[in-house]
Amino acid sequence: MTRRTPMIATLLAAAAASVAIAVPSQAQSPASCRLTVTDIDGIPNNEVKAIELNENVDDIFLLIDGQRFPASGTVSFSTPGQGRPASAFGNPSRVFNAGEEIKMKVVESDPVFRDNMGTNRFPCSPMEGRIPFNDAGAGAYAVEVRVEEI
Ligand SMILES: [Ca+2]
Ligand SMILES: [Ca+2]
Repeated sequence: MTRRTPMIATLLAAAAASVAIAVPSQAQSPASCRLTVTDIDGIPNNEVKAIELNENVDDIFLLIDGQRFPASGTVSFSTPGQGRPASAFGNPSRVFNAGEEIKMKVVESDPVFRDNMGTNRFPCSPMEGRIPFNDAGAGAYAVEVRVEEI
């Protein structure tokens, strides 16, 4: 018994030392991340919300690093304050490399041209929130966004 106790203590000390070495090396390697349009505020089905319309009826799609959501077509908004679920946009989700900048736009589609409701850029690091897109003179939207490390 008097011999085993020092042995266990030595093993525990060795285990603790190896953990202490492993943690800083993991922290130094930057992680990839995933951006998802998903419920942040606990209120379902309002993940894309019209704050102010661009026209009488807005036909909206999202661009995440140039990729369109929904992949085809648009989602219509006809009342200020109206919310639509992420699923209406094809549950937007994309993976980015560590250090990559994430660029996201809300676009109102017209027959002849597009109106950009706003552009936001995020670092590839954890955050979440209801992000405003209101660069345009007319029209403002908010999108619930989460960025998580993967
Ligand atoms: Ca929500
Ligand atoms: Ca328009």
